[in-house]
Amino acid sequence: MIGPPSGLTTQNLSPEFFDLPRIRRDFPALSQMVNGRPLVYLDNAATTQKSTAVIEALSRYYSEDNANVHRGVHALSERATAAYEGSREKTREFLNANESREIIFVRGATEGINLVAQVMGQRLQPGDEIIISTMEHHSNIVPWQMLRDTRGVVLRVIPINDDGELLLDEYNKLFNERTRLVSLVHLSNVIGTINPIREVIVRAHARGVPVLIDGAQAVSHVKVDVQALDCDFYVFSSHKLFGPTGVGVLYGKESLLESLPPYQGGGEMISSVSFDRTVYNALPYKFEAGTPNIAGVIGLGTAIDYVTKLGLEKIAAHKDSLMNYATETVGAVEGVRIIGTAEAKASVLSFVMDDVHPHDVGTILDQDGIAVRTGHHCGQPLMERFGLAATVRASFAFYNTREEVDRLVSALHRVREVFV
Ligand code: C6P
Repeated sequence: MIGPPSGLTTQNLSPEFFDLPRIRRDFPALSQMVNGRPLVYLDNAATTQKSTAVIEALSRYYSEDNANVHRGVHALSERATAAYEGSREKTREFLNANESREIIFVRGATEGINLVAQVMGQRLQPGDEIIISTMEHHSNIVPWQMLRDTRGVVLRVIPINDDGELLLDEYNKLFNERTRLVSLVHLSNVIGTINPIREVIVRAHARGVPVLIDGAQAVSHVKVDVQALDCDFYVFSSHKLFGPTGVGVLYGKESLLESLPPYQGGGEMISSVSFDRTVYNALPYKFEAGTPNIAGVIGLGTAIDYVTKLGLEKIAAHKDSLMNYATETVGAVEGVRIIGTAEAKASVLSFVMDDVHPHDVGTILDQDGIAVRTGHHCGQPLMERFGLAATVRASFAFYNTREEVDRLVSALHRVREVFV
C-alpha cells in the first residue's frame, strides 16, 4: 500500500488548507457536463486542467504586454521580458536550481530530451553507451535510438520486476567504460512507479556518468530539488503542471551546459554574427534560438505560483490518499487487474478488465462523463514487458475527489454489465 510521504493524510488536512470545492472552482473546465453527467477528469497524466489564473495570465500578456522579449527598449517589450524572465526565476526556485541560467525553456519534456540527445550526440563515438529503462516513455527511447542509427550509439536497458520496479542489481551490471549517460524517468506515466532516482544518480556518478531525469509526471507530485538530487539534467512539461501546452523546461548543470554546443541556430542564441564567425550567446540564451513561447512561459510561472501556494507536500498527501482509495475500490471490481504494484507509486492507476478491451472500457466511461486514457500510453516496451497491448489509465490531480473515484467504480460495474 502507498503511504503518505510526509505523514500528512487528507484526514488531517484542515479544509482551509486544502479546500477541494474552492480549488475546483479555480479550474473552469472541471465544472462542465459531459454526455449529460458532471465531468470526472482522470486523464491528468496526459495533460492537466488550467486554472483561471493561468488562463488570465495568457490573456493579460496578449491584451496588454504583447511584444517580443530581450529585443526592444519600449515599454511593452520591457514588461514582456520582465514577466518572461520572472518565470525563469520562479522555475529556478521551483526546482531549487543554483542559477536561473541553468533553466532552458523548450517546447516540452520531449524537446528537452531531444535537445540533450542532439547536443551530446555530436560528441559521441560509435560504441558509446546510454542506459535507459524498460519503463521509459517513447520520448526517452526514440531520441537515443536515433543516435544509435546515426552515430552507432549502443542502448542498454535496466529491466524491471513484475511489480514494475527497477532491478538495481542489473543496473549496476550495465555500466562499462563506454557508458556516457543514464537517462531515466522519475515517475512512470504508465504504472506510476516512483523510481529511486537519488540512488540511481549516486551509482552513475560513482562511475563518472551524468544522469538525465525525465520528470514529466513527477513535478506535479513530488518536490524536486535538483541540487539535492545532484542530477545533471532534469526535464518537464508545463502542461502537466497545470500550465499551458507548448512549453517545457530543461534544467542542466551550468558546467555541462557551458561545455555543450548549441542546439538550434538563429536569433537570440548569438552574441555576434558575421559571415566569417558567429559568437554564441551566454546561458541560457545559447539554447533558446528564435522567439520563444512567451505567453506560455508566463503562464507556466503562474501555474508554478499556484502549485507552490497549495503546497507540494499537501498535494502529495491528498493524491496518495486518493490513490490508496482508488487502488482498493477499482481493484475490488470483478475482473479488474491492476498493472504496476510498486511499493513507491503515485498518481497513475493502470488496469485491465477480463474479457473487455481497454478501448471499450474507455468508451463506456466516456458515456458516463469520465475521462481516462486507454492504449499503450507511449510506453510500448513497458506494455510488452507486461504482455499487454493496452491498459485503461486513470491518473489523478489535486483537484480530484473520492466521489469521483466512486463514479469511476460504478461505471466499471456498468462496463461489466454491458460486456460480460
Ligand atoms: N506523457 C501521457 O499521456 P510531452 O509530450 O513532451 O509534454 O511529454 C512527453 C512525456 C515524457 N515523459 C513522460 C514520463 C511522459 O509521461 C510524457 C507525456 C503523456 O502519458 C502524453 S503521451
